[in-house]
Amino acid sequence: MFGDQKVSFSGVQPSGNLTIGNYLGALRNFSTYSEEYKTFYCVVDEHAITVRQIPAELRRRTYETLALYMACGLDPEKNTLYVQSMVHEHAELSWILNCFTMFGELSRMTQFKDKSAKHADNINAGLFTYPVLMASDILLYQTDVVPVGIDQKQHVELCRDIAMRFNQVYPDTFTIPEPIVAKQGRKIMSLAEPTKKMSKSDENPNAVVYILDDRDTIIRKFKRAVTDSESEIRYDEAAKPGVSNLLSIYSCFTGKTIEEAEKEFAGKGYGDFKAAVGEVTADALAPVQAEFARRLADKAGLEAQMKKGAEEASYYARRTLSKVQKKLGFVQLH
Ligand code: ATP
Ligand code: LTN
Repeated sequence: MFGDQKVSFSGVQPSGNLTIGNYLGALRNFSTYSEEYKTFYCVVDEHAITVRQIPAELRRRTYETLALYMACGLDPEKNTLYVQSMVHEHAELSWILNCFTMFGELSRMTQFKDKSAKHADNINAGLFTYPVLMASDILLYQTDVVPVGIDQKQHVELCRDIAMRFNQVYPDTFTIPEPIVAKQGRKIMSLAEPTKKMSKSDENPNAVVYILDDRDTIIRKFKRAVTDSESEIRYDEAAKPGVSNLLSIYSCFTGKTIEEAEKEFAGKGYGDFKAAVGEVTADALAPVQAEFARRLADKAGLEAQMKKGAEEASYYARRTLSKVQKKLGFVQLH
């Protein structure tokens, strides 16, 4: 809470082309809070460097991610949209919170275990302390709700533990945030291996539908999606992960329930079903893509937004950081 207004905060890394997983699990839910909450949505470039990035690509994707935020319906007049590295309080609070986070807690994080297995040649300390930077992002804004996909729930829970630990020593410092995980779309699976999360860093481009894929590519990818050797279109995550994932995607993009979708496709073949999922996905993404192209073409507009967003965010971030520094006993000069 800031004053009497509730706060929503979330972030997306500019570490690759964003997928329909990012869209359904996170981005499209951000605007739910725009009207009633104070909302901060951040392009978390400092998180992205925990794995090696090519500088020119990181820069380009930072612009693109901001343009996508706007294309997904986040009006910059109603939401604070900004880039993490432009607000230095994130990194500063992160150091402080490192001193309130246990080695054992960080060792248990699933994403650390996965990413260190994947990048065995670069298990750097940043990859390990990444959830502390994420906790700083959230706590700086006295956040009440954090809309994320299910894979990030564990990090938000750790953030709560860090905040409660800090508050126990220094009462009334941080608001304790709540992760908000959408019912549908919380975990969109790979089209090639439907027991694995769809991930923007997947090496197989056919496993992933990107938000910016053109219509033909989207339809082709869905046609190739792995299903099973039966022919029944029925939701059963354990026995039929591929079909269940496609039903979820269909339901997310049409607003129909899973049961309604199952009824609609009763007696139909997988071919028709996959084509229909491709069509509704392409239809839903078309306006996002058009608005994205318009926003991205206006580089000066995006830079003006980066500046305005960073100024807005800094005001709140400074307030929390000063409060924390004062409580810790750091000397304050006036
Ligand atoms: P990477 O592949 O680099 O690990 P990512 O695709 O997981 O990246 P992030 O930037 O880490 O993307 O995630 C941004 C947001 O999107 C987070 O809230 C995350 O939970 C959500 N998200 C990512 N992938 C999915 C998915 N497959 N289904 C639902 N939500 C997802
Ligand atoms: N760790 C998240 C991205 C992220 C984030 C945040 C999400 C960084 N800071 C704060 C919510 C709130 C990820 O990898 N998806």
